[in-house]
Amino acid sequence: MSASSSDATLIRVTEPVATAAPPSADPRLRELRRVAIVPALNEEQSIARVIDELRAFDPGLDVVVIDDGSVDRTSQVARAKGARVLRLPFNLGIGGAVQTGFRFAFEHDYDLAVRVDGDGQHDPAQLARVLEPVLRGDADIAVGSRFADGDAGGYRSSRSRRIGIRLLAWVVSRIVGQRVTDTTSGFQALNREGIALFARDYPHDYPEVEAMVMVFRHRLRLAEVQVEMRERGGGRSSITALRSVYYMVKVLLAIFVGLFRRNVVPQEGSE
Ligand SMILES: Nc1nc2c(ncn2[C@@H]2O[C@H](COP(=O)(O)OP(=O)(O)OP(=O)(O)O)[C@@H](O)[C@H]2O)c(=O)[nH]1
Ligand SMILES: [Mg+2]
Repeated sequence: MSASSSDATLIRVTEPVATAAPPSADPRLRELRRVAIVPALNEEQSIARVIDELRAFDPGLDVVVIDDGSVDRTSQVARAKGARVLRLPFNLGIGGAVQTGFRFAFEHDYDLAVRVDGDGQHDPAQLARVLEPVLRGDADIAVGSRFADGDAGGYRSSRSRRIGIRLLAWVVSRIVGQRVTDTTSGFQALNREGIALFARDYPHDYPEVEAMVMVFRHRLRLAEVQVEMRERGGGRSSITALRSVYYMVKVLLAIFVGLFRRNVVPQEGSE
């Protein structure tokens, strides 16, 4: 008798926890296999929080951290948090790391992927906003932009970087014939078409900017959504002031050279 009453107590206590619906998960997400791709290079200080926040946003989101030859404890910390860690044998650079994540997503049949930096700058709580155009079926790729609503977003950055960001946005907008404002944002959501494209081909040097042009060349639909981005949670930025001028010159060149490349993913009906 006493055993069964304590069983009942046990069931009463555990049941709500076991069956509780994740509060923030969009019902449209539940039918989809979804993964978060998190590139990380020496982000041991921020990676745990990023993973926690992704889970808080959506407990059904698989988290894949691509550790691109970190020399700190990024991998161990991410694994301890229950994330899947793909540890590359040596540093491939951000583009190679991100493409590894997309290949993983493609090969494991994910319907939906989000990309979030491992340094904590992208707030997973804002993923609902970034995901919306993709879940509505209006975009194959949605990009969280710091400047979609003008410069008022309050994102702090050096003057040279802001000028560079504007110039790139202007050039890319002209090329793609659609207004884009944040060509270097890695805060993104993609459907299966977007995952397939980036699994097949992803620019390596200046990935986000070139990828935007690539998306249009392959006739995928891109949408920008206003987001706020945070300061780095720790670690070091890969971009220094001197490098940003060099970056601008090279990235513009890369975009124009990219225009002469053939599309790697054949258009529907052309096969
Ligand atoms: N896997 C991999 N990740 C990288 C590499 N370089 C940077 N990252 C990660 O990619 C994300 C973006 O890199 P950041 O250095 O933060 O670049 P950023 O966000 O444009 O620059 P900041 O605004 O200064 O932080 C971070 O999560 C880094 O850990 C790399 O070579 N390989
Ligand atoms: Mg960053």
